[in-house]
Amino acid sequence: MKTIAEFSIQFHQYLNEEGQIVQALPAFANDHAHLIRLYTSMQRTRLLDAKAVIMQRTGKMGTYPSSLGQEAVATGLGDAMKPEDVFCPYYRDQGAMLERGVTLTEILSYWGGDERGADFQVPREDFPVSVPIATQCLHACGVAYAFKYRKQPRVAVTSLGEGGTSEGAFYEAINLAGMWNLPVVFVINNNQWAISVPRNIQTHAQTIAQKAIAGGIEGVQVDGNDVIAVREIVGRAVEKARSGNGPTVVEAVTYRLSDHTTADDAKRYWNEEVVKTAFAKEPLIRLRRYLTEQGAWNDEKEKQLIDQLSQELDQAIKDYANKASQPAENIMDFTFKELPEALLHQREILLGENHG
Ligand SMILES: Cc1ncc(C[n+]2csc(CCOP(=O)(O)OP(=O)(O)O)c2C)c(N)n1
Repeated sequence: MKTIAEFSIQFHQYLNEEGQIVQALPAFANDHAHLIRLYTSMQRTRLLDAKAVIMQRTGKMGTYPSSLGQEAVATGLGDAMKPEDVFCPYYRDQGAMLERGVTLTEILSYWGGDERGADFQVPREDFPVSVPIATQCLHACGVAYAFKYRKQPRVAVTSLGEGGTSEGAFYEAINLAGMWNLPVVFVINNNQWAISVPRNIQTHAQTIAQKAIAGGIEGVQVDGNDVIAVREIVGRAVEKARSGNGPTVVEAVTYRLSDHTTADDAKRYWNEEVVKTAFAKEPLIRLRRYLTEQGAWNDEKEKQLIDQLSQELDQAIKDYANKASQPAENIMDFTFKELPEALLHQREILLGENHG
């Protein structure tokens, strides 16, 4: 007997939960202004999430998926992409979408039930949010295939939860990506939960990253609460893909510190002690600690930032509230080129009711 193949999964962390550097920082992270931008983006996402949940509770918003505790994943991946790349997001990616240029008002509109919020002005070629889990992985492969076919140095990035990696669409996507050496990066937000299903009964795999091996592609794990690690490792994967060296699966290990969505009550199934421990490891505290120790941050700057972001958010909420409502028939008009008979009839009833 002989060993014919061996695989290993690397774990990357730069900033530990105490805000201490555990290995030499990548070049971008020596620039405090860049780190402050990342911190600002994570705070913006956190404030948006908190406000959106309150709005849902008071009837001003539809079902909303908070990304509390996972801000470093979306912010880091959004920052690692170039404007000309294409992002195929899932429903917990508001931080990455904001980084890409989608506005707060557009995000609020989408979750408020207005499809026009998915037709964001910037970036025009990014995909709308995918609610069916893992389907976006195949869309990203299609986009990446188009880039390869047109010989464009562009990269498709998609993201999904660890639960989504149990879906067939994920395995089909990594198989295609490997087989065709596509310029695509899969970022897994491993927040330990798929609604009420914990990671340990979701899969027997030791890591999620190792699922990449089955597709013949690289899999790597990062501390998903360390925005420096996410930015650096997703950035490396994106540039590797851009230079023709193929796809990567990046597993970002984090923790979901909120309900799955506003339609869930996590207190029914999670363990308070575990959540308390996870709170101490969340991504904003450690970056703030690091920046403070570096003399680049203080309470006054924190207060100014929160004030500025709150004003920005209040304005976005006003714009969202004042937006003229969309025509009722919008719910019928964008799925079929020609409506089937039965739906045509329903559309008439809808219009009749609406105008009557
Ligand atoms: C194809 C499909 N099946 C089932 C669902 C219902 N559903 C919504 S979220 C979810 C769990 C997803 O968990 P995970 O992929 O870990 O992502 P997270 O929500 O934790 O970020 C399920 C099963 C869905 N949206 N799409």
